[in-house]
Amino acid sequence: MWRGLWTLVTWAAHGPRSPRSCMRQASGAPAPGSGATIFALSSGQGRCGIAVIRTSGPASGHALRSLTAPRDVPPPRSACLRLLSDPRTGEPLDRALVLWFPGPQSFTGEDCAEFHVHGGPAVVSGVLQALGSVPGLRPAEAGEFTRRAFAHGKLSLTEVEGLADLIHAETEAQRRQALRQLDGELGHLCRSWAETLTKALAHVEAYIDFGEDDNLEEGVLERADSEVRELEVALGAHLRDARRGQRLRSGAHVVVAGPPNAGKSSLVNLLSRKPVSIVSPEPGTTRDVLETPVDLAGFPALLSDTAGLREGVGPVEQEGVRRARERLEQADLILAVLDASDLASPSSCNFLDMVVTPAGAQSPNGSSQRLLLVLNKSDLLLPGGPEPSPDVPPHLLLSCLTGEGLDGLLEALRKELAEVCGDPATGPPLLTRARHQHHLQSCLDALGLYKQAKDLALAAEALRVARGHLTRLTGGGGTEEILDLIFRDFCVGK
Ligand SMILES: Nc1nc2c(ncn2[C@@H]2O[C@H](COP(=O)(O)OP(=O)(O)OP(=O)(O)O)[C@@H](O)[C@H]2O)c(=O)[nH]1
Ligand SMILES: [Mg+2]
Repeated sequence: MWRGLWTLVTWAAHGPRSPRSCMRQASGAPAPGSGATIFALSSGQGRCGIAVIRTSGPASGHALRSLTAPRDVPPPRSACLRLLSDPRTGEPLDRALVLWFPGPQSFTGEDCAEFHVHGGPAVVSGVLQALGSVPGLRPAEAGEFTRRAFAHGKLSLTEVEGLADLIHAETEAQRRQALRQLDGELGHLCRSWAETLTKALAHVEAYIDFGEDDNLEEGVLERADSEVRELEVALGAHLRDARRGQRLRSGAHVVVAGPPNAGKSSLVNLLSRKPVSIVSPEPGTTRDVLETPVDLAGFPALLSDTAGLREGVGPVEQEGVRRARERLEQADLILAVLDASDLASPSSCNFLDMVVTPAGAQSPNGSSQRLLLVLNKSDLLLPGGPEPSPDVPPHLLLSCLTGEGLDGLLEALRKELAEVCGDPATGPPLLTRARHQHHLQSCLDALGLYKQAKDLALAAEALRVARGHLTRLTGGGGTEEILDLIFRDFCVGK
């Protein structure tokens, strides 16, 4: 139905009009096509209490006057109740709140109007069609409001990305991170780095121009070198963290693994609060990798259930075991599950030796794989009985059956995921996109060329290239294709 409505609106905006359609056209209305004014439904689609329709562009004031009675524009940024009617027929459409945001003090920097109408489909379609009939107005394309805000310097590119992430945020941590980026934290950091480079460049250029001159203070080049060195350290630290920000955007890979029948699928179902996997007392129930996106203690995660790890079974289960091992290698965090009442069994011992112990050990490159060991079925242990096994590495006790120990597990997951994804509540601004990583890496590469440069002109050029990458990160000089890619994330009306 909405597709049909859109066609109607587009027709109303561009199609032929009857002589009556211009009846209420006030003088001074901008000619269609010259600096188009866009309009769209900005709230979610479907039946709702209130729907927000907005316009942006030079004809916004004219659109307001054409649809409302009384026909004056309300005071800036004040909500006023108005009767809305179709400018072509005078037919009443709704009684609604309208707002007027004259540019440049508006979201897009242009004149904007908002109509807060009752959210029934007939009201929304009536107002959209009425707006489409106002000369100079056309339906907005996806992300066009935000693109105009960017074009008028209201938002930097990193802020635009923050806004897109905020609209798509599904977990608390994603929302925090997106808000910080929308507030411009990453942009500020990049601008301060770019300023450092501008200073270093000024020093190098001063030396090129006045190197022989006695008036130039001592140590100018050394100062530029030390500024570049400090910047290299800062960029390096951020790049090492880059994977975290991307995990926060797209979800950390959390793999549930363990011997057969330990309760892995029961845990996946408990954490995702839905029956993702089949649970049965028969060992070897899960054979494929089953993935489900979940909100784990406020962090986004892709939770994978896997086949129980054991040898000497049929070819289908063997393939499941091979896939489980493959997943374990790619995991950002392993949730290792053992049956607390069955720790002495060969499959439990084997899993401890093959998966749990190696994950704790440091690999040659200094990194270790994150792992949380969960001893499930704690309800089967005798109350007040001995510790399940004092030799087992640090672990959490849980019963998927009773839910006991779940709060402790969620708290441990929150801490682990804050390390894996970065904690947007406390940490430095995160690099959430491959684009950010690319520009920082290119900046760092250019600083490497600065250090190797055989003459000062080449050194200065390397600094200019490095600074260019930081400027492009926040949006100066972005190519059209990159902008298209970023704005494609938005819906119509934003
Ligand atoms: N008593 C008790 N039984 C549990 C608990 N968690 C799971 N079970 C039972 O243990 C059996 C195996 O559970 P699953 O979740 O299918 O175990 P799994 O590790 O996925 O098993 P496979 O897919 O075969 O490797 C089922 O009968 C569950 O009901 C628990 O906390 N306490
Ligand atoms: Mg299973």
